[in-house]
Amino acid sequence: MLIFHNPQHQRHAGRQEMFRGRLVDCHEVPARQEHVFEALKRRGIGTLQEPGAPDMALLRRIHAPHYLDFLARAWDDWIALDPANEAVDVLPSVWPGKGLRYDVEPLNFSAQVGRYAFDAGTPLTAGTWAAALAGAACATDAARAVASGEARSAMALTRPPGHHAGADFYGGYCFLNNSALAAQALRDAGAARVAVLDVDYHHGNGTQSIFYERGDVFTASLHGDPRTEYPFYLGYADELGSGAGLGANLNLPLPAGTDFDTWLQALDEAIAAVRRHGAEALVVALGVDTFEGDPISKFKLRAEDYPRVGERIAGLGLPTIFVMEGGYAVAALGENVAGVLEGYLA
Ligand code: SP5
Ligand code: ZN
Repeated sequence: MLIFHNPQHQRHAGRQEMFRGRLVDCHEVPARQEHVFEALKRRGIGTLQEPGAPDMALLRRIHAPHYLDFLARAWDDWIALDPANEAVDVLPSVWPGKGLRYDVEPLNFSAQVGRYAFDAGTPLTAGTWAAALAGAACATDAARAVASGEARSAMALTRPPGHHAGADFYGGYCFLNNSALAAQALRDAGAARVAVLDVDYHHGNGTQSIFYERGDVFTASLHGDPRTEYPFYLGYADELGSGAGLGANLNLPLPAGTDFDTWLQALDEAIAAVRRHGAEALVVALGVDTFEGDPISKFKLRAEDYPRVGERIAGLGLPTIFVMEGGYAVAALGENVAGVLEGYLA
């Protein structure tokens, strides 16, 4: 397995996120990737390598060019407003919500931020663009290594994560949708049908929305029930896709407190649906915030369960790209991610 790790990830280091009216320390921290990197190295899992340059043409096929332009210039615009802004990160405080216009780009910077950000929990920092771009390159290179036959499986070990980011929006700690980029790269390399299987605790709303009207990319997500869990406003079972994509989206919401036995039944259901769709290659949006010790999530998976997750995924027998998504029990991340990969490779 080739592991493309993001050498720029530390440049994205949010300081605080908004939670219940207060700014609190970020959960999505650089130590996350470091712990996974060290665990893979220590256990000798895969071959660690750095990605090449990002493919801007591929990025523009998944994300709107005006959104990419905004991300590229946002920090400079923020500092231009006031050099003292160096000391704080960009968070939105106003949105084009109910009854307001989303189609016009305002000139006011804060108004622009609210047009692209859907929550106040996702700080944009000095190095966010650089880190996100290098992460996109990890996902792209992982997909292409597998598509070319260089490797049967690969991983994008990266942060910030991606599955909450849509064509023209960010949130949920995500800016560029790495899993979607990997899926598109697999399609472009010749796979007629591909699937994204999202096992992160949170619904992959960005990935779902990117592919919602397409039949060539099947999206399946098992996640905390959006009636009580983030991202709240998408991820229900009645979202089936539309147009050419009707039947190519599967949501399996599960209640807070779900244990491994119940979760595994949902995973098997999603895997059966991927098989029925006829996918020739698979992207796994690998969040391990399903762990019982996760500080922001409510499933009950234990460390010894993760190898069995990898085994089940391997049972599909597909060329597979793992893309790192969430997981915030920082000290346990290495063991849990390594467990999935060891189970997959066994
Ligand atoms: C990629 C990913 O896993 N994104 C998750 C984004 C979740 N953002 C909302 C976090 C709310 C934090 N709640 C803290 C509860 C502490 N008891
Ligand atoms: Zn998550």
